[in-house]
Amino acid sequence: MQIDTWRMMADKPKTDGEADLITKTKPKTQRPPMYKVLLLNDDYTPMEFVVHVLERFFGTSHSQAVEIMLTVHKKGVAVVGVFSYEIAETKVAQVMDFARRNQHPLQCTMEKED
Ligand code: TYC
Repeated sequence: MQIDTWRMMADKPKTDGEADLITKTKPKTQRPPMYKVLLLNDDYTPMEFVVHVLERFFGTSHSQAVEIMLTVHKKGVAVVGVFSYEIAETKVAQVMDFARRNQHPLQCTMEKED
């Protein structure tokens, strides 16, 4: 049945014997999809460089940056933040450009949140 038919039925006063089944439809507020920005480990990028990247592009404190960097170093990857598509894309581009300009193989990617 078309949604307009449901709307008309919901608005129409009930007649005798008509079951009071569906009267309300939940208004679905659409949130934009969010994207995780991930930092990947490698064997060559200096730890201090990664800490600097986290402070500069993700606004973390020094101690938070050290913590995240060590998580990536030990586990291979960590989520450094969750952003809208455009912001995530910009962060990834900034990190990749800065790493390349400094000749480090650091990798930063994004992934849609479930
Ligand atoms: N594994 C690197 C080293 O031992 C440090 C490092 C941490 C590199 C995090 C990348 O995303 C990274 N120098």
